[in-house]
Amino acid sequence: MKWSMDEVLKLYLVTKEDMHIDILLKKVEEAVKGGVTMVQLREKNSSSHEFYNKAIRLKELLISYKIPLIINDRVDIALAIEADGIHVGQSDLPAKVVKSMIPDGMILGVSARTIEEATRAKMAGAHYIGVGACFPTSTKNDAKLIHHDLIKEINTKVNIPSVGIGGITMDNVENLSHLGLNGVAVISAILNAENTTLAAQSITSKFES
Ligand code: TZP
Ligand code: MG
Repeated sequence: MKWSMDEVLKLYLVTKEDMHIDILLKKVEEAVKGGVTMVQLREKNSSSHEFYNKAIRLKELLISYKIPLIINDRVDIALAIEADGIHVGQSDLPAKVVKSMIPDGMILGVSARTIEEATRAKMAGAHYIGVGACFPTSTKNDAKLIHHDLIKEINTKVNIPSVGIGGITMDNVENLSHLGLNGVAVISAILNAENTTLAAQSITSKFES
């Protein structure tokens, strides 16, 4: 594997649905300058054509910064653009099936919120899990909170790299520093920030402190 999970999971930027591509590219570039280590393109309402075009543009940008691009949900798009990775949730294609469809070097991420789901993801050959929601969030309306003790238990019992996600901001990220997570995944605290670069910098420095 070309990527070190320890490195790329530190600050994982997930994109906000339906952003105009020009605005998205500008914000992603600012965020990368603030220390974002991996980017996920997450589109829930786009047509395949729009999703594909956005992915191509984002890939072009991220290649120049050597930052991996992960595609949310859509294995076909991840394969079509030769993305660095694919992320699936528990209601998407099973991780085991996705694993069989993708090339060896492609990162596989899976959302997990129980020890069983995390174990199954690991058995399927996932490279990391996303665990959340860590805090209340209005970005994903069906996001359920997960107790921080359970996050810690998952990280202790299941040996797989992990990121926390959901409602993470520069003001609460410190609460996640001692749960065994490799990093944090963020949407609004970076993409809605007045200063994108500064928001990314602050989140990393507070998580690591
Ligand atoms: N999965 C669980 S919570 C969430 C996702 C995609 C939304 C995270 O967005 P934000 O704005 O960082 O709370
Ligand atoms: Mg999904």
